[in-house]
Amino acid sequence: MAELQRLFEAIVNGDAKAALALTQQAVAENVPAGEIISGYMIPAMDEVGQKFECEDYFVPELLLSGRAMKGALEVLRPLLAAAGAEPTGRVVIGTVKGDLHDIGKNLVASMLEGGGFEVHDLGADVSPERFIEAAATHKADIVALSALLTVTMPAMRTTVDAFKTAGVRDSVKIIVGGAPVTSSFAKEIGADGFSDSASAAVNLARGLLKAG
Ligand code: B1M
Repeated sequence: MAELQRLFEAIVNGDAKAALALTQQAVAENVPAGEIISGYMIPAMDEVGQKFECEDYFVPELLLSGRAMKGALEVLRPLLAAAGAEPTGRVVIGTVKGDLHDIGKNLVASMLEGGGFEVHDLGADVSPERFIEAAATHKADIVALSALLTVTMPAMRTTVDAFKTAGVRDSVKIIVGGAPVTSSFAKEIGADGFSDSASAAVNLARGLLKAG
């Protein structure tokens, strides 16, 4: 039986080697990827966040846990992407300017791939200009913006506004998400949709494409 509680602990302790091995073991034992992610990995990162808030952990610990989570997620990525059907649309995704958090964004990208979307991931700290350029190059239907910091949420508004200024706002749907982002914030900045999780992002993207 996979020792998933140990996976939780390995991520909290920033032990990348153990996190990788325990994830591989869980996959070999056919534990569903979704259960590993939402039952153990995300709660582990929440625990890390709480330790950071209590000043029990500092940035180096966040980095180590982040690396452990990313390495373990790489094992699950092909499983998430394999679930897909026919390509349903093209998505350009990235974390907004000034924000280096990319774990949640990577998860959203993998789930969208798994949901049959062609995904172009621009990485983290992405300027509005790069989003606009990539949306044109890849003929994107949807642009997905991620932000994890309250101080980088305004960069979402700047990005939406930049699409308007460039005269291309109507050619794409813009969706936003990330821990501090809310549905009312999404409405306020003129985004087309908001989701609070990777799986909800897939349904949101599908719904927007259907609505046309
Ligand atoms: Co940072 N950090 N961090 N950090 N970090 C948080 C976000 C924080 C909440 C920790 C805390 O205080 N409790 C806090 C932000 C407070 C705030 O502004 N509200 C914080 C801070 C303060 C900072 C620094 C400022 C610390 C410092 O330097 N003093 C600094 C900022 C650097 C920068 O970005 N410029 C910083 C740095 C870092 C690291 C680089 C060390 C590392 C990131 C490593 C990496 O991503 N490669 C890191 C980490 C690991 C975290 C925590 C612990 C974990 C984040 C994570 O990966 N969560 C985090 C605390 C926490 O979140 N509990 C914290 C797991 C991930 C799966 O969830 O990203 O929420 P999440 O994604 C979810 C949903 O939000 C949603 O789907 C995902 C899956 O369900 N979603 C979307 C995300 N994007 C979406 C886009 C969509 C839809 C849904 O598009 C439509």
